[in-house]
Amino acid sequence: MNSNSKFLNIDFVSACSEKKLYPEDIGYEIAICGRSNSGKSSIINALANSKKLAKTSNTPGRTQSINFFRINQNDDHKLVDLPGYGYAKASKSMKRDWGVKITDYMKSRDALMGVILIMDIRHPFQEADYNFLEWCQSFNLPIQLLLNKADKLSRNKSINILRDSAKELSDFSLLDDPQIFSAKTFDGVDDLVRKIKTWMAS
Ligand SMILES: Nc1nc2c(ncn2[C@@H]2O[C@H](COP(=O)(O)OP(=O)(O)O)[C@@H](O)[C@H]2O)c(=O)[nH]1
Ligand SMILES: [Mg+2]
Repeated sequence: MNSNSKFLNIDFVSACSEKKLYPEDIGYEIAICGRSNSGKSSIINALANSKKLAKTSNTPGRTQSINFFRINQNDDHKLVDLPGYGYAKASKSMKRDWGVKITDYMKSRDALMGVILIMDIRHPFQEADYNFLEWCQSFNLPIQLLLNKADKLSRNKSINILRDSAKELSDFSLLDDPQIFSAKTFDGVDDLVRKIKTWMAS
C-alpha cells in the first residue's frame, strides 16, 4: 500500500442492492456504518481528498445500496459504504430492507475486518447507535468510532463530548478510543488514513 500519501487513493467499484452482486470476497474490507446523514459518504470523500467520489446528500436515508470502493488500486483492500440506519421517517418496509441488507453483508463477508462507526458529534449515542453497537459486537471486529461534524462545535465542547463518549464505550469491547472528526475541515483525516493502513496491513 502506498505509504507516502496523506490521503488514500480510492475508486468506486460497485453499488450493490443484492448480495449476489457483491465483488469477490477477497482481501480486507472495512465497513463504514452510522445513522443516515452522519457523514459516511463525506468521510470517504475526505479520505480521498475528493468532492464527488461518494454521493453525499442533504436528504437522510438516501444510500440504500452497499457501495464498494477500492483502496490504492488494489482489489484486496476495500472500503464499504453501508446504508445508514436510524432514519426517523423511514417506513417499516425500508427498515426491514435495511436490516436484511446490512445483515446479509455483515454475516457473509470473510474479508470484513473492521468497522468505522460514524456519529454526529452534536447528537451521539442515540438509541439506534446503541442497538447497532450491540449487534456489531457479536461479529468480534474492531470498531473505530468517529465523532463527525466537529467543525460545528467549539473545540472545548468537542473535547467534552469525546470524553463522555469514551465513557459510554467502556461498556463495549473491541473499541478503539473514539476520535473527533470533520469531513469538512479534514480534522482527523491523517489519523484515520493511518488507522486504515494499519488495519489493512495486519
Ligand atoms: N459541517 C459538516 N457537514 C458535514 C460533515 N460531514 C458531512 N456533512 C454534511 O452532512 C450531510 C450528510 O452527509 P453524507 O456524507 O451524505 O451522510 P451519510 O448519509 O452518512 O452518507 C451532507 O449535507 C454533508 O455535507 C462535516 O464534517 N461537517
Ligand atoms: Mg451516504
